[in-house]
Amino acid sequence: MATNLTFTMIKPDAMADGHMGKIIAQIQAAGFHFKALKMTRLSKEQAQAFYAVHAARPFYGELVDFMSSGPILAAVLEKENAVVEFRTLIGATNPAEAAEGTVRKLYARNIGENAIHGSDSDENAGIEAAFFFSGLERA
Ligand code: FUP
Repeated sequence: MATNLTFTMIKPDAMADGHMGKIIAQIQAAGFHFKALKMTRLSKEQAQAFYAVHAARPFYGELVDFMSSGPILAAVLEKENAVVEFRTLIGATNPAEAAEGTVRKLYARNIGENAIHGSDSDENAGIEAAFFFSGLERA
């Protein structure tokens, strides 16, 4: 059954390119409510742990280097059917294939530096939210 929560990060490329405010506004305009919000920076070890599921993939090293290269904005978002709705809002992994008007189409540099993360399942949304936020911070 779908829950009403998802997890997102605005990635180092979009932060460095000055897109944070516009992306927050787009998320809010789409009807998502911010339950928790934190600007932070991942160490290499933390980026490795967050993306452990991709450890065997050829792009893992580059992904870890990129995700630990600068600040990110992490957030827990609430909306009905949040995981599916948010992945629609951000668009395909590769911005070249992302629909017009999606966050990745508008702001991503390329498939590796693709502006924003969105959880791909309710289970992972819970795991990822807990990676960044305590229970108190998500109340
Ligand atoms: P998504 O769920 O759309 O974020 O995409 P994935 O979980 O498949 O990939 C996670 C991250 O790995 C992407 F955001 C960027 C990186 N990646 C690449 O660098 N190259 C690829 O071919 C696929 C993913």
